[in-house]
Amino acid sequence: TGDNSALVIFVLGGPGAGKGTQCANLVRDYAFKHLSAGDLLREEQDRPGSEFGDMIKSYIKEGQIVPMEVTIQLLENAMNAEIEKSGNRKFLIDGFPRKMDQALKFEEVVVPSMFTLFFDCDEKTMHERLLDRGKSSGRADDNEESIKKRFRTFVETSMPVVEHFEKEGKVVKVDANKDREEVYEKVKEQFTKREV
Ligand code: UP5
Ligand code: MG
Repeated sequence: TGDNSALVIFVLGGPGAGKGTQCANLVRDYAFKHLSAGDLLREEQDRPGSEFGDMIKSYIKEGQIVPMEVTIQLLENAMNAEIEKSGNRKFLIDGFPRKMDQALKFEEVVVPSMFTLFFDCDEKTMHERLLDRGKSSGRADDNEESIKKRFRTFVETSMPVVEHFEKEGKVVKVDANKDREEVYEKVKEQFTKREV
């Protein structure tokens, strides 16, 4: 990209916190392109001829973070495609960065984020949501064993990223335990306050 005029908001939160759900609301009401790193990785995994397919599959099942080169490349490609297609340069980057190296690299080579929207959610709530979604999602990681691993990775590897941005005063925290509408009301309040 190398394009500093892009506006990026990172959307973070534990597995099942509601990142995807709230991003869909934001896309409806604001002119953002929603890019979920997890969705991009799953697409790449299923793309015929991908050299990364098997690797991505095993990382996701184990709740591990795919090496950042792959994810950053997928995000950059998707951002460039959107800019070329529509000229839109406003992005919600969902589920990324979830490891410090990714955070530093992305902000260095792509663009610094405006802020991070962080969905703060109790593990018990997230656990229930994921098991419930697992009944129909078809996601290889919506099962008891993978969920446990995803939670551990979130606490050990991804929370430090949130804390890093918090030190920079760039985190907007929203309580994600409430119902969908209530959570979204809080999100909108924050966006208004920050003049997004
Ligand atoms: N739901 C949502 N909000 C609700 C509410 N307020 N009340 C009641 N129910 C609510 O929501 C989850 C479920 O809860 C849904 O059924 C929803 O209807 C309901 P969703 O919006 O999907 O939550 P989200 O936070 O998006 O959960 P998701 O499972 O997508 O989060 P993860 O962060 O675990 O998944 P992601 O796709 O981002 O990553 C998957 C894997 O990819 C990672 O574990 C990792 O292995 C890999 N990955 C990388 O390696 N690198 C990356 O940079 C990104 C991902
Ligand atoms: Mg998601």
